[in-house]
Amino acid sequence: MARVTRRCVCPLDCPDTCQMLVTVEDGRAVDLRGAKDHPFTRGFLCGKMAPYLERVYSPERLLQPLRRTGPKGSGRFEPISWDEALDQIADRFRAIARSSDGPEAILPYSYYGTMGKLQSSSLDRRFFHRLGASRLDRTICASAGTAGYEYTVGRGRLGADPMAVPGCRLIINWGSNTAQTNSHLWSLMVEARKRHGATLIAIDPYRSPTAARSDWHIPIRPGTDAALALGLMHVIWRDGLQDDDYLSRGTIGAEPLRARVLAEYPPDRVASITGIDVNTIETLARRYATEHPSLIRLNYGLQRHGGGGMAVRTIACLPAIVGAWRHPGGGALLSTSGTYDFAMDRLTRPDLGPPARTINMNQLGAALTGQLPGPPIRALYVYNSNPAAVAPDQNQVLAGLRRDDLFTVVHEQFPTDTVDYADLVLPATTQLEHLDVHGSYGHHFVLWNEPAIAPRGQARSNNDVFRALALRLGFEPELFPDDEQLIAELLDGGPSLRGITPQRLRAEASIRLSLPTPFLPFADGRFPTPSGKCELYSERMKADGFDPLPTYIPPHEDPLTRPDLAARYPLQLLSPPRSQFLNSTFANQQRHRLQAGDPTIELAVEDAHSRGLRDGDWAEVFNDRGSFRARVALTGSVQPGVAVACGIYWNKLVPGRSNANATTAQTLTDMGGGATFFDNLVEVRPAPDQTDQSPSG
Ligand SMILES: Nc1nc2c(c(=O)[nH]1)N[C@H]1C(S)=C(S)[C@@H](COP(=O)(O)OP(=O)(O)OC[C@H]3O[C@@H](n4cnc5c(=O)[nH]c(N)nc54)[C@H](O)[C@@H]3O)O[C@H]1N2
Ligand SMILES: Nc1nc2c(c(=O)[nH]1)N[C@H]1C(S)=C(S)[C@@H](COP(=O)(O)OP(=O)(O)OC[C@H]3O[C@@H](n4cnc5c(=O)[nH]c(N)nc54)[C@H](O)[C@@H]3O)O[C@H]1N2
Ligand SMILES: [Mo]
Repeated sequence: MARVTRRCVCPLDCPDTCQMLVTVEDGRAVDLRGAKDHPFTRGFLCGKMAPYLERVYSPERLLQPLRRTGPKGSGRFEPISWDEALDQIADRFRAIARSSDGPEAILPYSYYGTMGKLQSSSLDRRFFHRLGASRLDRTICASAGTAGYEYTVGRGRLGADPMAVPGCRLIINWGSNTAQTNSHLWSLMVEARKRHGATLIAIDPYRSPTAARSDWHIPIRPGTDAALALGLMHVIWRDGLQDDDYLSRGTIGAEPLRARVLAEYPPDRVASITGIDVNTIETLARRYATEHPSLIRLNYGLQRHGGGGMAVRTIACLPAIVGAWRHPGGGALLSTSGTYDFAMDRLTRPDLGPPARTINMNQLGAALTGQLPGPPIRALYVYNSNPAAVAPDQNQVLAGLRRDDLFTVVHEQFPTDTVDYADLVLPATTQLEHLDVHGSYGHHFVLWNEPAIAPRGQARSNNDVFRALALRLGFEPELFPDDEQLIAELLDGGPSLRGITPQRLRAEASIRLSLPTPFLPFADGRFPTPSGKCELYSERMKADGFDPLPTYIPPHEDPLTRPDLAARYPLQLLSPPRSQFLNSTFANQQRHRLQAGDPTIELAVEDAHSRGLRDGDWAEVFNDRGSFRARVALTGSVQPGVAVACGIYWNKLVPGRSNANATTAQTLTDMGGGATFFDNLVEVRPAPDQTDQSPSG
């Protein structure tokens, strides 16, 4: 029997980017586990990925191309050959490109079903750029925080070294459910607590699993984090706890910021905005300023509000004010992706093709229903994403997908909600079936994903399909080389990739970037900003129309500033991920579904009882945009006025056939064009029929 072990990489959109060992017997993968010798993976995989072989070999996999036979949304299809499918796509794209609407009437839509550089952002970009299709601004996740962070500390999303976290003494998970969404970093935080009693603090409106396991949970009113950060600064400066030496060497704008926070953000005002008592604000400020090394793990929860960019920008000032960047593991950590000097422009070729309009992916609903300027969208090509479930303002997205005159192609592994609206469905490979190279947004290693098994059925990788389409459209073959060539181009980048060749990476499977150990990006007070310092005051922000100093911007749907709206929809709804799913991935797999259970809506007891709802009842959650159903869960996890519905369920697999995104808005964040998933006022009432909630799909 032929038995081999392959080193693969977890493809999920998650900061941990684990290395996996896959045992293959006679061409079939029989075992998959986390690599013990990988410094970040350390031999364990999360509960989502450990059973990945069930996904790879699932009987529900899409294994052949399909053509729609029923109405859009019905999910009725019949098999068709790859040649027929590719010919039809090429013919449609060619016809649209030559029509008066032109190629901008074609829209690619993708996110990170796989984080692999090749299968997420290489030939797809070249293909659509060369075609002249509308460009997609991929803003659904991280763009608000990235923009805010970069204004403050400079380009490149540099931050504290995750591997140095066990040395920290004070760790703040700020809008971050680290225990579940970044579990390998969480274990390093727990190690800091074991080693020398580090204090773990969670700032989160929700008693998330991370908050529950922290030493100190500070429940904050959603969308008010910038006000808290400004209040901390007030106390720090008022009491002389700032690091004057670091401030003078490493920052600009300390004086005007100090004046602002002392005048405008006294703790009692901050308490009334954030719902956090004065004593807590005072204690947190004192401890943060005096206990080092301190880390702020800044994550996504606080970015998904109207003022999300400014909130991240404001919090990112704190480490410079107390000199936290001096210490190994200290400072802030938003993402490590900026440490990778991959040659992304060479890989994606933004220079190809004619200039084209850009469509913000958070406005897919508006784009598909003709509400954006420019030609109508006549063809949509979806891959690495499930917008029917994950995109905001679902009812408008579905209205667009239902259009009979829209030609929709979906390349997928499974029959998702989005697949149901496709004219043509193409079967996609899983991570065990294609080659790729990965960076990470939570550590500093480059990883090689060696294919472990042959593609199942007729599945093809994203790049294979774009090569085939490019050939049919007569594009220059040299722009669409094989994957090995693309890896060579990707790795031929900047200084952090020095010495990391394709040959070496293939042989070693994981290599740490060429960086000092530990990596202290700003210990010397030099930052990659225009001024070379941490910009507490930012001329660039002023030029871009923002307040140049940190400030507090209330949520769009804020009960305090929008009493009119709150009279009808009084609850701030958060819809963060559920630990068993990765966004909507795994939401169809039996094991994951059983563990996740029914959709839930977590409420404060008084909010439930005043609406006639008891624990376990089915409720309808609604606003003007739409509604979904969920079981009431009274677990003491939220304050009055806040509701939490963890997702992301597939619509067709839940009662009422819609999820939390039926209520979320297409409104954008203050900067970066980000999504405002958590800036969402709703009301809750008993579901009309308590007995029949079985999903019809
Ligand atoms: N198990 C699992 N892991 C995942 C994912 C998954 O779906 N499942 N998704 C992956 C992806 S794509 C991403 S982007 C990351 C997301 O990783 P995280 O940023 O950890 O994700 P969230 O759970 O969305 O948000 C974190 C916390 O922010 C809180 N929050 C909401 N609003 C506010 C606010 O206004 N202020 C503060 N302080 N907190 C707030 C939420 O209650 C939540 O507990 O996780 C990745 N990892
Ligand atoms: N309400 C609410 N909505 C949210 C969020 C939230 O917290 N609350 N989170 C948001 C965030 S942070 C994100 S990142 C987005 C994520 O949104 P998406 O990127 O759409 O993520 P998934 O739902 O995981 O869907 C990825 C799909 O890609 C497919 N796939 C995997 N590998 C491949 C491949 O190699 N080729 C092809 N063609 N397909 C592949 C998978 O089968 C899966 O169906 O959702 C956002 N939506
Ligand atoms: Mo994300």
